Amino acid sequence: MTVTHVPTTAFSDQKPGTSGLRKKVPVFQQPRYVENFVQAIFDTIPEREGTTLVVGGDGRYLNRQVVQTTLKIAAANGFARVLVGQGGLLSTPAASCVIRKHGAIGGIILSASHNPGGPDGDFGIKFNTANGGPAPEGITAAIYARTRTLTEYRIVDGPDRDLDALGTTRIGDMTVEVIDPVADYAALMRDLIDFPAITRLFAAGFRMRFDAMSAVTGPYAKAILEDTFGAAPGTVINAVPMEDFGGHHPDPNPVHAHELYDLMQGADAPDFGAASDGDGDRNMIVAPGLFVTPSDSLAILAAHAHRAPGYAAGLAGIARSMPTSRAADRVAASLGIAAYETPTGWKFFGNLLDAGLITLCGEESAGTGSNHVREKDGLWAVLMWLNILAATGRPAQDLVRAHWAAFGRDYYTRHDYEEIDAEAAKRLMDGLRARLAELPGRRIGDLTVTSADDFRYVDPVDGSVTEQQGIRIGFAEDARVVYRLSGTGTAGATLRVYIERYEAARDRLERPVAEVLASAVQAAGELADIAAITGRSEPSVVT
Ligand code: G16
Repeated sequence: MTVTHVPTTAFSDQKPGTSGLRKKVPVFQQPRYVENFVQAIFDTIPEREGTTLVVGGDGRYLNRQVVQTTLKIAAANGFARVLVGQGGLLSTPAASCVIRKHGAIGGIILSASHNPGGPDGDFGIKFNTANGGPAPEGITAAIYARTRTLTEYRIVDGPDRDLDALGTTRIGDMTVEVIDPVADYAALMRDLIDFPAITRLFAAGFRMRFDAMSAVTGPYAKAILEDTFGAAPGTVINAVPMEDFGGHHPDPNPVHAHELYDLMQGADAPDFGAASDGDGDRNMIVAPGLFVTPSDSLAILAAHAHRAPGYAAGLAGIARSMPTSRAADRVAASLGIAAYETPTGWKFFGNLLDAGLITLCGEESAGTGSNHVREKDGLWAVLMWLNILAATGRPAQDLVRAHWAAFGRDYYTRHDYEEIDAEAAKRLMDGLRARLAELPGRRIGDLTVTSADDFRYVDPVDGSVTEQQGIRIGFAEDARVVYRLSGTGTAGATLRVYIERYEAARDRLERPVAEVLASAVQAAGELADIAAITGRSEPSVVT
Protein backbone atom coordinates (compact mmCIF):
# COMPACT_ATOMS: atom_id res chain seq x y z
CA MET A 1 0.00 0.00 0.00
CA THR A 2 1.42 3.37 -0.97
CA VAL A 3 0.47 6.34 1.14
CA THR A 4 0.91 9.63 -0.64
CA HIS A 5 1.56 12.73 1.46
CA VAL A 6 -0.07 15.51 -0.54
CA PRO A 7 1.02 19.07 0.31
CA THR A 8 -1.92 21.39 0.86
CA THR A 9 -2.72 24.87 2.09
CA ALA A 10 -5.40 25.65 4.64
CA PHE A 11 -8.89 26.96 3.85
CA SER A 12 -10.08 29.67 6.19
CA ASP A 13 -13.78 28.76 6.09
CA GLN A 14 -13.94 25.22 7.48
CA LYS A 15 -15.56 26.09 10.78
CA PRO A 16 -18.25 23.54 11.73
CA GLY A 17 -21.65 25.10 12.52
CA THR A 18 -24.62 23.80 14.51
CA SER A 19 -24.19 20.41 12.86
CA GLY A 20 -20.90 19.92 11.03
CA LEU A 21 -19.48 21.74 8.02
CA ARG A 22 -22.22 22.76 5.58
CA LYS A 23 -21.56 24.66 2.36
CA LYS A 24 -22.76 24.91 -1.20
CA VAL A 25 -21.69 21.98 -3.38
CA PRO A 26 -19.24 24.06 -5.49
CA VAL A 27 -17.35 24.98 -2.30
CA PHE A 28 -16.82 21.29 -1.55
CA GLN A 29 -15.79 20.73 -5.19
CA GLN A 30 -12.74 22.94 -4.86
CA PRO A 31 -9.58 20.87 -5.13
CA ARG A 32 -8.37 19.63 -1.70
CA TYR A 33 -11.41 21.03 0.16
CA VAL A 34 -12.87 17.66 1.18
CA GLU A 35 -9.44 16.08 1.67
CA ASN A 36 -8.32 18.85 4.03
CA PHE A 37 -11.42 18.65 6.19
CA VAL A 38 -11.41 14.86 6.45
CA GLN A 39 -7.70 14.87 7.31
CA ALA A 40 -8.33 17.53 9.96
CA ILE A 41 -11.00 15.31 11.51
CA PHE A 42 -8.68 12.30 11.57
CA ASP A 43 -5.89 14.39 13.09
CA THR A 44 -8.13 15.02 16.10
CA ILE A 45 -8.43 11.24 16.71
CA PRO A 46 -4.88 10.36 17.79
CA GLU A 47 -6.00 6.91 18.97
CA ARG A 48 -7.43 5.93 15.55
CA GLU A 49 -4.76 3.29 14.69
CA GLY A 50 -6.42 -0.11 14.36
CA THR A 51 -9.94 1.12 15.08
CA THR A 52 -13.28 0.99 13.20
CA LEU A 53 -14.83 3.95 11.44
CA VAL A 54 -18.38 4.28 10.05
CA VAL A 55 -19.02 6.17 6.81
CA GLY A 56 -22.30 6.99 5.08
CA GLY A 57 -24.57 9.80 4.04
CA ASP A 58 -28.00 10.82 2.88
CA GLY A 59 -27.31 10.09 -0.79
CA ARG A 60 -27.25 13.68 -1.95
CA TYR A 61 -25.13 14.91 -4.87
CA LEU A 62 -21.37 14.31 -4.11
CA ASN A 63 -22.21 11.61 -1.53
CA ARG A 64 -20.62 8.73 -3.44
CA GLN A 65 -17.55 10.71 -4.43
CA VAL A 66 -16.85 11.90 -0.90
CA VAL A 67 -17.38 8.38 0.48
CA GLN A 68 -14.65 7.15 -1.91
CA THR A 69 -12.27 9.95 -0.93
CA THR A 70 -12.93 9.35 2.77
CA LEU A 71 -12.18 5.62 2.40
CA LYS A 72 -8.81 6.35 0.76
CA ILE A 73 -7.84 8.91 3.39
CA ALA A 74 -8.99 6.58 6.18
CA ALA A 75 -6.79 3.79 4.80
CA ALA A 76 -3.80 6.16 4.83
CA ASN A 77 -4.52 7.15 8.44
CA GLY A 78 -4.35 3.76 10.12
CA PHE A 79 -7.99 2.71 10.56
CA ALA A 80 -8.34 -1.09 10.56
CA ARG A 81 -11.92 -1.28 9.33
CA VAL A 82 -14.56 0.93 7.79
CA LEU A 83 -18.26 0.08 7.78
CA VAL A 84 -20.01 1.82 4.94
CA GLY A 85 -23.71 1.72 4.09
CA GLN A 86 -24.63 0.11 0.77
CA GLY A 87 -24.71 2.71 -1.97
CA GLY A 88 -22.90 5.04 0.44
CA LEU A 89 -26.19 5.46 2.32
CA LEU A 90 -26.80 5.68 6.04
CA SER A 91 -29.44 7.82 7.63
CA THR A 92 -28.03 9.97 10.43
CA PRO A 93 -29.78 7.98 13.20
CA ALA A 94 -28.75 4.69 11.55
CA ALA A 95 -25.13 5.88 11.44
CA SER A 96 -25.35 6.63 15.15
CA CYS A 97 -26.80 3.16 15.74
CA VAL A 98 -24.05 1.44 13.70
CA ILE A 99 -21.26 3.37 15.48
CA ARG A 100 -22.60 2.27 18.87
CA LYS A 101 -23.41 -1.31 17.96
CA HIS A 102 -20.06 -2.05 16.33
CA GLY A 103 -17.87 -0.21 18.82
CA ALA A 104 -16.57 2.22 16.21
CA ILE A 105 -14.34 5.09 17.24
CA GLY A 106 -16.64 7.40 15.33
CA GLY A 107 -18.26 8.10 12.01
CA ILE A 108 -18.21 10.50 9.11
CA ILE A 109 -21.76 11.45 8.11
CA LEU A 110 -22.24 13.17 4.78
CA SER A 111 -25.32 15.34 4.81
CA ALA A 112 -26.65 18.86 4.77
CA SER A 113 -29.78 17.52 6.44
CA HIS A 114 -32.94 19.32 5.33
CA ASN A 115 -31.12 21.68 2.95
CA PRO A 116 -31.71 21.15 -0.80
CA GLY A 117 -29.29 18.93 -2.75
CA GLY A 118 -27.98 18.71 -6.32
CA PRO A 119 -25.10 20.49 -8.08
CA ASP A 120 -26.31 23.88 -6.87
CA GLY A 121 -27.55 22.63 -3.52
CA ASP A 122 -25.79 22.04 -0.24
CA PHE A 123 -23.43 19.40 1.05
CA GLY A 124 -22.03 18.69 4.48
CA ILE A 125 -19.55 16.62 6.46
CA LYS A 126 -20.06 15.86 10.12
CA PHE A 127 -18.00 13.86 12.60
CA ASN A 128 -19.70 11.74 15.25
CA THR A 129 -17.77 10.30 18.17
CA ALA A 130 -17.75 6.81 19.74
CA ASN A 131 -21.00 7.41 21.64
CA GLY A 132 -22.68 7.82 18.24
CA GLY A 133 -23.38 11.51 18.75
CA PRO A 134 -22.20 14.67 17.00
CA ALA A 135 -18.75 15.73 18.15
CA PRO A 136 -19.05 18.13 21.10
CA GLU A 137 -17.86 21.74 20.93
CA GLY A 138 -14.35 20.95 22.20
CA ILE A 139 -13.75 18.53 19.33
CA THR A 140 -15.31 20.67 16.60
CA ALA A 141 -13.13 23.56 17.81
CA ALA A 142 -10.07 21.32 17.57
CA ILE A 143 -11.06 20.23 14.05
CA TYR A 144 -11.45 23.86 13.02
CA ALA A 145 -8.08 24.77 14.55
CA ARG A 146 -6.49 21.90 12.64
CA THR A 147 -8.01 23.04 9.32
CA ARG A 148 -6.20 26.36 9.82
CA THR A 149 -2.73 24.84 10.21
CA LEU A 150 -2.81 21.70 8.08
CA THR A 151 0.01 21.42 5.49
CA GLU A 152 -0.62 17.97 4.02
CA TYR A 153 -3.16 15.21 3.81
CA ARG A 154 -2.46 11.51 3.44
CA ILE A 155 -4.21 9.32 0.91
CA VAL A 156 -3.94 5.87 -0.62
CA ASP A 157 -4.05 5.77 -4.40
CA GLY A 158 -6.17 3.22 -6.18
CA PRO A 159 -9.47 2.56 -7.87
CA ASP A 160 -12.83 3.41 -6.33
CA ARG A 161 -14.54 0.60 -4.36
CA ASP A 162 -17.84 -0.95 -5.35
CA LEU A 163 -20.29 0.54 -2.86
CA ASP A 164 -23.30 -1.36 -4.16
CA ALA A 165 -22.32 -4.96 -3.47
CA LEU A 166 -22.66 -6.09 0.15
CA GLY A 167 -19.48 -7.68 1.46
CA THR A 168 -15.88 -7.09 2.39
CA THR A 169 -12.95 -5.73 0.37
CA ARG A 170 -9.66 -4.16 1.34
CA ILE A 171 -7.85 -0.93 0.69
CA GLY A 172 -4.25 -1.64 1.66
CA ASP A 173 -4.37 -2.94 5.24
CA MET A 174 -7.85 -1.59 5.88
CA THR A 175 -11.01 -3.69 5.57
CA VAL A 176 -14.02 -2.08 3.91
CA GLU A 177 -17.35 -3.70 4.80
CA VAL A 178 -20.34 -2.63 2.75
CA ILE A 179 -23.31 -3.23 5.07
CA ASP A 180 -27.09 -3.21 4.70
CA PRO A 181 -27.92 0.32 5.89
CA VAL A 182 -31.29 -0.72 7.33
CA ALA A 183 -30.61 -4.00 9.21
CA ASP A 184 -28.99 -2.79 12.46
CA TYR A 185 -31.41 0.09 12.75
CA ALA A 186 -34.50 -2.07 12.19
CA ALA A 187 -33.28 -4.56 14.81
CA LEU A 188 -32.91 -1.75 17.35
CA MET A 189 -36.44 -0.49 16.62
CA ARG A 190 -37.78 -4.00 17.17
CA ASP A 191 -36.28 -3.95 20.69
CA LEU A 192 -37.88 -0.62 21.60
CA ILE A 193 -41.26 -0.58 19.90
CA ASP A 194 -44.24 -2.94 20.09
CA PHE A 195 -44.06 -4.28 16.53
CA PRO A 196 -46.87 -6.87 16.99
CA ALA A 197 -49.31 -4.21 18.28
CA ILE A 198 -48.60 -1.95 15.30
CA THR A 199 -48.94 -4.87 12.90
CA ARG A 200 -52.39 -5.57 14.39
CA LEU A 201 -53.29 -1.90 14.03
CA PHE A 202 -52.58 -1.97 10.29
CA ALA A 203 -54.34 -5.32 9.91
CA ALA A 204 -57.43 -3.67 11.39
CA GLY A 205 -57.46 -1.13 8.56
CA PHE A 206 -55.38 1.74 9.94
CA ARG A 207 -54.18 3.98 7.11
CA MET A 208 -51.16 6.23 7.07
CA ARG A 209 -49.04 8.21 4.65
CA PHE A 210 -45.30 8.64 5.16
CA ASP A 211 -43.48 11.12 2.91
CA ALA A 212 -39.79 10.20 2.66
CA MET A 213 -39.23 13.31 0.51
CA SER A 214 -37.02 11.42 -2.00
CA ALA A 215 -34.40 11.25 0.72
CA VAL A 216 -32.63 8.61 2.78
CA THR A 217 -35.51 7.40 4.98
CA GLY A 218 -37.37 5.78 2.08
CA PRO A 219 -35.69 2.36 2.35
CA TYR A 220 -35.99 2.36 6.15
CA ALA A 221 -39.66 3.33 6.16
CA LYS A 222 -40.59 0.85 3.43
CA ALA A 223 -38.78 -2.00 5.21
CA ILE A 224 -40.50 -1.32 8.53
CA LEU A 225 -43.92 0.13 7.67
CA GLU A 226 -44.79 -1.81 4.53
CA ASP A 227 -42.65 -4.97 4.64
CA THR A 228 -42.82 -5.59 8.40
CA PHE A 229 -46.11 -4.07 9.63
CA GLY A 230 -47.97 -4.84 6.42
CA ALA A 231 -49.07 -1.26 5.76
CA ALA A 232 -50.63 -0.93 2.30
CA PRO A 233 -48.16 -0.59 -0.58
CA GLY A 234 -47.82 3.10 -1.36
CA THR A 235 -48.03 4.08 2.32
CA VAL A 236 -44.48 5.39 1.90
CA ILE A 237 -44.33 7.98 -0.86
CA ASN A 238 -41.24 9.53 -2.48
CA ALA A 239 -39.46 6.45 -1.19
CA VAL A 240 -36.46 6.36 -3.52
CA PRO A 241 -33.48 8.47 -2.37
CA MET A 242 -32.40 10.90 -5.09
CA GLU A 243 -29.27 13.02 -5.42
CA ASP A 244 -31.32 16.20 -5.69
CA PHE A 245 -34.32 15.00 -3.64
CA GLY A 246 -36.38 15.26 -6.81
CA GLY A 247 -35.78 19.01 -6.83
CA HIS A 248 -37.57 19.38 -3.51
CA HIS A 249 -36.52 20.94 -0.26
CA PRO A 250 -36.36 17.90 2.04
CA ASP A 251 -37.50 19.73 5.14
CA PRO A 252 -40.53 18.12 6.80
CA ASN A 253 -42.70 21.08 7.70
CA PRO A 254 -46.09 22.27 6.47
CA VAL A 255 -44.41 24.51 3.88
CA HIS A 256 -42.07 22.01 2.22
CA ALA A 257 -44.16 18.88 2.84
CA HIS A 258 -47.31 20.68 1.79
CA GLU A 259 -48.70 17.77 -0.27
CA LEU A 260 -48.84 15.59 2.79
CA TYR A 261 -50.05 18.48 4.88
CA ASP A 262 -52.88 19.26 2.44
CA LEU A 263 -53.86 15.58 2.24
CA MET A 264 -54.12 15.47 6.03
CA GLN A 265 -56.39 18.52 6.07
CA GLY A 266 -58.73 17.02 3.46
CA ALA A 267 -61.87 14.91 3.74
CA ASP A 268 -60.10 11.67 2.76
CA ALA A 269 -57.19 12.06 5.16
CA PRO A 270 -55.67 8.80 6.35
CA ASP A 271 -55.45 8.17 10.11
CA PHE A 272 -51.91 9.45 10.45
CA GLY A 273 -49.37 11.40 8.41
CA ALA A 274 -45.62 11.75 8.84
CA ALA A 275 -42.54 12.88 6.95
CA SER A 276 -38.80 12.98 7.47
CA ASP A 277 -35.95 15.05 6.11
CA GLY A 278 -32.88 14.59 3.88
CA ASP A 279 -30.87 12.53 6.35
CA GLY A 280 -33.75 11.03 8.31
CA ASP A 281 -33.25 12.68 11.68
CA ARG A 282 -36.15 15.14 11.54
CA ASN A 283 -39.84 14.31 11.58
CA MET A 284 -43.19 15.90 10.97
CA ILE A 285 -46.34 14.50 12.55
CA VAL A 286 -49.82 15.37 11.24
CA ALA A 287 -53.09 14.03 12.57
CA PRO A 288 -56.20 14.35 10.41
CA GLY A 289 -56.97 18.06 10.36
CA LEU A 290 -54.32 18.83 12.94
CA PHE A 291 -50.61 19.59 12.61
CA VAL A 292 -48.67 18.52 15.70
CA THR A 293 -45.89 20.97 16.55
CA PRO A 294 -42.53 19.32 17.29
CA SER A 295 -42.69 20.83 20.78
CA ASP A 296 -46.09 19.22 21.41
CA SER A 297 -44.94 15.96 19.87
CA LEU A 298 -42.06 15.74 22.35
CA ALA A 299 -44.43 16.40 25.25
CA ILE A 300 -47.00 13.85 24.06
CA LEU A 301 -44.35 11.17 23.45
CA ALA A 302 -42.98 11.82 26.92
CA ALA A 303 -46.43 11.51 28.51
CA HIS A 304 -47.09 8.17 26.79
CA ALA A 305 -43.59 6.70 26.39
CA HIS A 306 -44.22 4.00 29.01
CA ARG A 307 -46.56 2.32 26.50
CA ALA A 308 -43.56 1.34 24.33
CA PRO A 309 -41.58 -1.69 25.57
CA GLY A 310 -38.24 0.14 25.45
CA TYR A 311 -39.53 2.80 27.87
CA ALA A 312 -41.82 0.73 30.09
CA ALA A 313 -39.62 1.43 33.11
CA GLY A 314 -40.29 5.15 32.83
CA LEU A 315 -38.13 8.13 31.95
CA ALA A 316 -35.08 9.44 33.80
CA GLY A 317 -35.60 13.01 32.62
CA ILE A 318 -36.49 15.10 29.56
CA ALA A 319 -34.46 17.74 27.76
CA ARG A 320 -35.43 20.29 25.15
CA SER A 321 -33.50 22.95 23.32
CA MET A 322 -34.07 26.43 24.69
CA PRO A 323 -36.27 27.72 21.81
CA THR A 324 -38.51 24.63 22.03
CA SER A 325 -41.79 25.36 23.82
CA ARG A 326 -42.13 24.52 27.48
CA ALA A 327 -44.77 21.83 26.89
CA ALA A 328 -42.34 19.02 27.75
CA ASP A 329 -41.43 20.74 31.05
CA ARG A 330 -45.04 20.41 32.20
CA VAL A 331 -45.00 16.68 31.47
CA ALA A 332 -41.69 16.29 33.32
CA ALA A 333 -43.20 18.10 36.32
CA SER A 334 -46.23 15.82 36.31
CA LEU A 335 -44.00 12.74 36.14
CA GLY A 336 -41.78 14.09 38.91
CA ILE A 337 -38.66 13.96 36.76
CA ALA A 338 -36.09 16.58 35.80
CA ALA A 339 -36.40 18.86 32.77
CA TYR A 340 -33.30 20.34 31.13
CA GLU A 341 -32.96 23.28 28.76
CA THR A 342 -30.00 23.14 26.35
CA PRO A 343 -28.71 25.30 23.49
CA THR A 344 -29.84 24.49 19.95
CA GLY A 345 -27.81 21.59 18.56
CA TRP A 346 -28.30 17.90 19.19
CA LYS A 347 -24.73 17.63 20.45
CA PHE A 348 -25.78 19.33 23.69
CA PHE A 349 -28.00 16.37 24.62
CA GLY A 350 -25.06 13.95 24.41
CA ASN A 351 -23.67 14.42 27.91
CA LEU A 352 -27.13 14.29 29.51
CA LEU A 353 -27.92 11.04 27.67
CA ASP A 354 -24.53 9.47 28.40
CA ALA A 355 -24.86 10.35 32.09
CA GLY A 356 -28.32 8.77 32.24
CA LEU A 357 -29.95 12.06 33.30
CA ILE A 358 -32.49 12.03 30.48
CA THR A 359 -34.28 9.44 28.37
CA LEU A 360 -36.13 11.63 25.84
CA CYS A 361 -35.14 14.90 24.21
CA GLY A 362 -36.33 17.10 21.41
CA GLU A 363 -36.23 20.36 19.56
CA GLU A 364 -38.65 22.73 17.89
CA SER A 365 -36.76 22.14 14.62
CA ALA A 366 -38.57 18.83 14.06
CA GLY A 367 -36.15 16.74 16.09
CA THR A 368 -37.17 14.11 18.60
CA GLY A 369 -35.11 11.30 20.05
CA SER A 370 -34.16 9.17 23.00
CA ASN A 371 -31.24 7.40 24.58
CA HIS A 372 -31.39 4.62 21.95
CA VAL A 373 -28.91 6.51 19.74
CA ARG A 374 -27.18 9.88 20.02
CA GLU A 375 -28.94 11.63 17.13
CA LYS A 376 -32.48 12.74 16.69
CA ASP A 377 -34.43 10.07 14.90
CA GLY A 378 -37.32 10.83 12.57
CA LEU A 379 -38.58 7.31 11.95
CA TRP A 380 -38.26 6.39 15.63
CA ALA A 381 -40.60 9.28 16.50
CA VAL A 382 -43.11 8.00 13.94
CA LEU A 383 -42.88 4.46 15.35
CA MET A 384 -43.38 5.79 18.88
CA TRP A 385 -46.52 7.56 17.74
CA LEU A 386 -47.78 4.38 16.06
CA ASN A 387 -47.01 2.40 19.21
CA ILE A 388 -48.99 4.89 21.30
CA LEU A 389 -51.90 4.93 18.84
CA ALA A 390 -51.98 1.12 18.88
CA ALA A 391 -51.75 0.94 22.66
CA THR A 392 -54.42 3.55 23.40
CA GLY A 393 -56.72 2.76 20.49
CA ARG A 394 -57.39 6.49 20.20
CA PRO A 395 -57.15 8.63 17.06
CA ALA A 396 -54.07 10.87 16.92
CA GLN A 397 -56.10 14.09 16.97
CA ASP A 398 -57.90 12.96 20.13
CA LEU A 399 -54.60 12.29 21.86
CA VAL A 400 -53.39 15.79 21.05
CA ARG A 401 -56.60 17.42 22.27
CA ALA A 402 -56.62 15.33 25.43
CA HIS A 403 -53.03 16.41 26.05
CA TRP A 404 -53.95 20.10 25.75
CA ALA A 405 -56.92 19.58 28.05
CA ALA A 406 -54.67 18.03 30.67
CA PHE A 407 -51.61 20.28 30.39
CA GLY A 408 -52.74 23.43 28.56
CA ARG A 409 -51.56 24.42 25.10
CA ASP A 410 -48.37 26.18 24.05
CA TYR A 411 -49.33 28.09 20.91
CA TYR A 412 -46.15 28.28 18.90
CA THR A 413 -44.70 29.64 15.68
CA ARG A 414 -41.26 30.23 14.21
CA HIS A 415 -40.46 33.04 11.79
CA ASP A 416 -37.31 32.64 9.69
CA TYR A 417 -35.69 35.52 7.84
CA GLU A 418 -33.41 33.67 5.44
CA GLU A 419 -30.37 34.93 3.58
CA ILE A 420 -30.31 38.32 5.19
CA ASP A 421 -27.14 40.39 5.23
CA ALA A 422 -24.76 38.90 7.81
CA GLU A 423 -23.68 42.33 9.07
CA ALA A 424 -27.30 43.41 9.56
CA ALA A 425 -28.05 40.21 11.44
CA LYS A 426 -25.13 40.84 13.76
CA ARG A 427 -26.21 44.44 14.29
CA LEU A 428 -29.71 43.28 15.22
CA MET A 429 -28.46 40.78 17.79
CA ASP A 430 -25.87 43.17 19.22
CA GLY A 431 -28.51 45.89 19.47
CA LEU A 432 -30.85 43.61 21.40
CA ARG A 433 -28.04 42.51 23.68
CA ALA A 434 -27.16 46.09 24.47
CA ARG A 435 -30.77 46.81 25.51
CA LEU A 436 -31.44 43.69 27.60
CA ALA A 437 -31.10 45.41 30.95
CA GLU A 438 -33.63 48.12 30.13
CA LEU A 439 -36.36 45.84 28.74
CA PRO A 440 -37.99 44.37 31.88
CA GLY A 441 -41.02 46.42 32.82
CA ARG A 442 -41.56 47.71 29.31
CA ARG A 443 -45.14 47.55 28.05
CA ILE A 444 -45.51 46.71 24.39
CA GLY A 445 -49.00 46.27 22.94
CA ASP A 446 -50.91 44.16 25.47
CA LEU A 447 -47.75 42.51 26.78
CA THR A 448 -45.34 43.39 29.58
CA VAL A 449 -41.70 42.29 29.49
CA THR A 450 -40.69 40.55 32.69
CA SER A 451 -37.31 39.07 31.74
CA ALA A 452 -34.67 39.50 29.07
CA ASP A 453 -31.39 37.63 28.83
CA ASP A 454 -28.88 35.99 26.54
CA PHE A 455 -29.04 32.23 27.10
CA ARG A 456 -25.86 30.87 28.66
CA TYR A 457 -25.60 27.12 29.14
CA VAL A 458 -23.60 25.42 31.84
CA ASP A 459 -23.44 21.72 31.06
CA PRO A 460 -24.54 19.94 34.25
CA VAL A 461 -22.27 16.98 33.49
CA ASP A 462 -18.89 18.48 32.61
CA GLY A 463 -19.39 22.10 33.64
CA SER A 464 -18.51 23.44 30.18
CA VAL A 465 -19.99 26.85 29.43
CA THR A 466 -21.55 27.95 26.13
CA GLU A 467 -22.36 31.64 25.81
CA GLN A 468 -24.71 33.68 23.60
CA GLN A 469 -27.12 30.92 22.64
CA GLY A 470 -30.13 33.09 21.92
CA ILE A 471 -31.91 36.09 23.38
CA ARG A 472 -34.96 35.27 25.48
CA ILE A 473 -37.68 37.76 26.27
CA GLY A 474 -40.32 36.68 28.77
CA PHE A 475 -43.69 38.40 29.16
CA ALA A 476 -46.05 38.55 32.14
CA GLU A 477 -48.84 37.13 29.96
CA ASP A 478 -47.06 33.75 29.74
CA ALA A 479 -45.66 34.55 26.31
CA ARG A 480 -42.05 34.27 25.18
CA VAL A 481 -39.98 35.48 22.23
CA VAL A 482 -36.55 34.07 21.39
CA TYR A 483 -34.11 35.41 18.80
CA ARG A 484 -31.11 33.55 17.46
CA LEU A 485 -29.05 33.23 14.32
CA SER A 486 -29.11 29.87 12.62
CA GLY A 487 -25.92 27.84 12.59
CA THR A 488 -26.88 25.71 9.61
CA GLY A 489 -27.46 28.17 6.78
CA THR A 490 -25.05 28.31 3.86
CA ALA A 491 -25.73 31.79 2.46
CA GLY A 492 -25.79 35.09 4.38
CA ALA A 493 -27.43 34.82 7.79
CA THR A 494 -30.77 33.40 8.90
CA LEU A 495 -32.55 35.09 11.78
CA ARG A 496 -34.92 32.81 13.65
CA VAL A 497 -37.61 34.31 15.84
CA TYR A 498 -39.49 31.83 18.02
CA ILE A 499 -42.80 33.01 19.44
CA GLU A 500 -45.05 31.21 21.90
CA ARG A 501 -47.90 31.81 24.32
CA TYR A 502 -49.34 29.45 26.87
CA GLU A 503 -53.08 28.96 27.32
CA ALA A 504 -54.63 26.79 30.00
CA ALA A 505 -58.33 27.74 29.76
CA ARG A 506 -60.24 24.79 28.35
CA ASP A 507 -62.47 26.95 26.17
CA ARG A 508 -59.47 28.67 24.55
CA LEU A 509 -57.50 25.69 23.27
CA GLU A 510 -58.69 25.67 19.65
CA ARG A 511 -58.09 29.23 18.57
CA PRO A 512 -56.21 30.15 15.38
CA VAL A 513 -52.48 30.19 16.12
CA ALA A 514 -51.86 33.42 14.23
CA GLU A 515 -54.57 35.20 16.22
CA VAL A 516 -53.32 34.03 19.61
CA LEU A 517 -49.75 35.00 18.75
CA ALA A 518 -50.47 38.27 16.92
CA SER A 519 -49.47 40.60 19.74
CA ALA A 520 -46.31 38.61 20.56
CA VAL A 521 -45.35 38.63 16.87
CA GLN A 522 -45.85 42.37 16.80
CA ALA A 523 -43.76 42.80 19.94
CA ALA A 524 -41.01 40.59 18.51
CA GLY A 525 -40.73 42.81 15.44
CA GLU A 526 -40.73 46.05 17.40
CA LEU A 527 -38.32 45.01 20.14
CA ALA A 528 -35.65 43.98 17.64
CA ASP A 529 -36.46 46.51 14.94
CA ILE A 530 -36.53 43.64 12.47
CA ALA A 531 -38.01 45.41 9.45
CA ALA A 532 -35.73 48.43 9.64
CA ILE A 533 -32.52 46.49 10.22
CA THR A 534 -33.08 43.57 7.84
CA GLY A 535 -35.09 45.41 5.20
CA ARG A 536 -37.69 42.61 5.34
CA SER A 537 -41.27 43.34 6.21
CA GLU A 538 -42.20 39.63 6.31
CA PRO A 539 -40.36 36.45 7.28
CA SER A 540 -39.35 34.11 4.43
CA VAL A 541 -40.75 31.03 6.14
CA VAL A 542 -43.35 30.73 8.86
CA THR A 543 -43.75 27.34 10.52
C1 G16 B 1 -29.37 20.75 13.18
C2 G16 B 1 -29.09 20.45 14.62
C3 G16 B 1 -30.30 20.74 15.45
C4 G16 B 1 -30.77 22.15 15.23
C5 G16 B 1 -30.99 22.39 13.75
C6 G16 B 1 -31.29 23.84 13.43
O1 G16 B 1 -30.34 19.88 12.70
O2 G16 B 1 -28.72 19.11 14.81
O3 G16 B 1 -29.96 20.54 16.78
O4 G16 B 1 -31.94 22.39 15.93
O5 G16 B 1 -29.83 22.07 13.04
O6 G16 B 1 -30.22 24.61 13.79
P1 G16 B 1 -30.14 26.14 13.41
O7 G16 B 1 -31.34 26.77 14.05
O8 G16 B 1 -28.84 26.60 13.99
O9 G16 B 1 -30.23 26.26 11.91
P2 G16 B 1 -30.18 19.17 11.30
O10 G16 B 1 -31.44 18.38 11.13
O11 G16 B 1 -30.02 20.29 10.32
O12 G16 B 1 -28.95 18.35 11.43
